[in-house]
Parts: sequence; structure tokens; C-alpha cells
Amino acid sequence: MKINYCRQIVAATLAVVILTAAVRAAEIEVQWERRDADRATADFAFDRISRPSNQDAATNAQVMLSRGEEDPAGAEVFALVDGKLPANRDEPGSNFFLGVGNKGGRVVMDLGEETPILRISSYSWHAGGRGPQVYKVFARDKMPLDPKPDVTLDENPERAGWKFIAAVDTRTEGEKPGGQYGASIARAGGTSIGSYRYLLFDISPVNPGDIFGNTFYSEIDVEDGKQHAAVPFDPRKVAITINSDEMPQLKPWIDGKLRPACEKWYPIIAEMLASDGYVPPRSLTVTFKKDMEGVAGTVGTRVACAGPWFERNLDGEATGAVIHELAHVVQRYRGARGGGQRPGWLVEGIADYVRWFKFEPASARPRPDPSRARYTDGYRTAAALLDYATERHDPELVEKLNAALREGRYRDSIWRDLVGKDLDSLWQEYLDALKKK
Ligand SMILES: [Ca+2]
Ligand SMILES: [Zn+2]
Repeated sequence: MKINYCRQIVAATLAVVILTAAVRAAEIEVQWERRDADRATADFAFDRISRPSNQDAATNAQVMLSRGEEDPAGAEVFALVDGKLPANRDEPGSNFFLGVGNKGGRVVMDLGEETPILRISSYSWHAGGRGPQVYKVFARDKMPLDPKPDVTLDENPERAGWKFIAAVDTRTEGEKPGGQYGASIARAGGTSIGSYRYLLFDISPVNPGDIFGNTFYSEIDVEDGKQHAAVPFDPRKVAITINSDEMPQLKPWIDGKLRPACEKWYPIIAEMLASDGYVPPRSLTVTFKKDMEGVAGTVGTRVACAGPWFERNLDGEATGAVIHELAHVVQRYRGARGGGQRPGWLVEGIADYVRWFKFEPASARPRPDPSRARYTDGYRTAAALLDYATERHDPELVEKLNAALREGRYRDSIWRDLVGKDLDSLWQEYLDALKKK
């Protein structure tokens, strides 16, 4: 009798709690789980956290790195939503992580439409200190026209109109980090977190004192209770972020000339440099720096441009110089696969071929000086050789060379297969043709 009575009391208390919850929205809760390095397997099967999905609402999201740099040894930021997972505990190419020395960074995710979000889950895997996750997530339903998502965000995202959703920290003091981590953000009762189109992940390093202290993120899922099949990437939908905060005087040229040229040419370059199974990066950033010397350079999907040089060349070579860098973004030669070579002259020659023989007007095409030039000079000279050999020997030459470089199959001996003679003989043939002109 007495026991029954106690139970009734408990039941009554519960009812009160549930009633309160119905009146006030349940709290957003963060749960997380770790499978230590020995237990973690490629299936990401946690006990309480759901497994990563390739059909969640983020499957076709646009993902942009709005602060920080990707590590060129890792995957592009889109890997966060591609539904593909690393197969083992130290697989840089299957994870997104911030570059060496980056003190965190920010990822903006555009779900494409306002989405009633039930759960946000994040997954990471690393044998050691880059396993734990430390980030805050913010959300919003509309992006103001200005600032666009591509401009530098306020230090405090809430001041820039973002709503704080949750903070995740899976570090445990006094425990050696490592293994597989799964974190889940949801309301206690399973009701929607809210309806949002944009999410901002403000990522902190696991260990700020370690230049290699950034998390290996494998996947981020956004669940809305529906299944979303992956749509193949259309390079015309590339997200190009152009940051001119340090060089505001370039803005009219960027809006009037550079951005339209990049948006038009990225899909053309992707087509020219296509290879089996290769998907070009879905987002990239071009940043104009006021203190940079030289012209431009590309690491992964980040293009850095020397502001002063561009300011001097707006009416001349400025746009073409960025087109050259876009070719590098699409080339994306990474990882030492198959023991192939990647001679710098050819890598640069392909980028300059795209620029001078496809993008620039025919009148601007380079014509090397036969008495001094050598194909190993790269750039315009190598580009001119590629153009000659394409016209004379194989219209698909550049596409084939690019595929071989990307897939680690390139050796100088490949020229014999492609054009029927070795490089030096081809160069001599080109010089003879030049002299005849
Ligand atoms: Ca996913
Ligand atoms: Zn280059």
C-alpha cells in the first residue's frame, strides 16, 4: 500500500513537470558520446547518438568557410555534409579541419530554404588530440543583403544578427583525448529547435596552444525529419566569396568585372579540367590583402591576392590573374597517390593555358622567344607549348594531362603516349614551327 502511494506521488510530480515543459519550450540540450580509439570503427555506431546520415537536410547545403583557412592536407569544407565518412582514425583527406596555426574558424551553412530543425549532429574522428569537438552554433532565417554571408562577421555573431543555439565541448579534463566523437543538439522533448535557413559554426581549437590543435570534423548533419537525396554538384552553383575588406577601393572592379568573370569561368574551367569521379570544390574564397607582395597564390580553396598589384593592374592583367588562380582551385592536386610526379612548370602551364588561350583575348596570347625560352619556364611558355600540342596532336591533351596529374599517374614518359614523342622532341618541333611563323 505504502509503495503504491509513493508511486502516485511520483506520477503526479512528473505530470507537473511535463505541463511546465509544454508551456515553456523545452531547453535545447547537447548530448555527446565518445568511442575511444580502440573501439571506434568506420560505421560510427554510437550507443546514444544517431549515426551520420547522407540524407539529412544538410546533404545539399552550401557550406562556406567564412573565417580561418582549411588545411590543404584535409578535405574541402563541403566534406562536412557529403555523407562520406573516414574509414579509419587518421584519415586527413576524409575530414575537414582548419589549417596549421589557425585559432579556430567559422563555417556558414546555407540549407537553401528555411528548415524546421529537429537536431544538429556533428561527428569527428582522430586517434589523438584532434578528436574532441569545441564549437558554438548560431542560426538565422534570413541573411541581410548587406553584409552578405561572405563579408567578415562580427566578432560576436549575435551582434551581427545570429541567434545563439548551443555550445558543444566534448573535452574531458584529465582524460587523454582521441577516438570518435558524436555530438547532438536537440530540444529535450524532441520538438523543433526552430526554423532556420543559415547555420554558423564558430569552431574553436581543441588545444589553443597546439598549432595542430584543430578538430578532424567528419560530418555535420541537420535533421528535419525528412529524407533528402544528394543532388550532383553543378559548378554553376559554386559559392564564390570575395573579401576586399582591406582593399575597399577595389569593390567597383570586383562587382563590375571580377565576380561576373569568376562566376562565368569557374564552370568552364571545371569542364576543361574534368576527370573521372572528380567533383571540383563547391566554394572558394578570394581575399585581397593590402600588405601582400607579388601577385597571387592559392592554397586549397583560398586564393590570396596582393592588393597593391591588383590596384595597379585593374585595366590590364588583374582579372586574368584571378582566372589563373581559379584553375589552381579546380586542379586540386593533393595527396601523394600512385607515386606520380607533379612538375611545377606543367601545373603552372595548365593554369596559364586556361588563362591565356581560353580566357584572354586572342590578341594577348603569349609568344615565347625561341632563342631564350624553354618549356620548363612554366607559365606562358608552357601554356604556349600546350596550346601548340593541343592544336597539332591531341585536342584533349590538357584534360588528359590534368587527369594524370590529379590521379598521381603523371610521368614525363606520358608525352610519348599522348603526342607520340618525348617532351624535348615536342619542344624542338614547337620551336621550329615558331621560327617558321
Ligand atoms: Ca550528412
Ligand atoms: Zn599559379
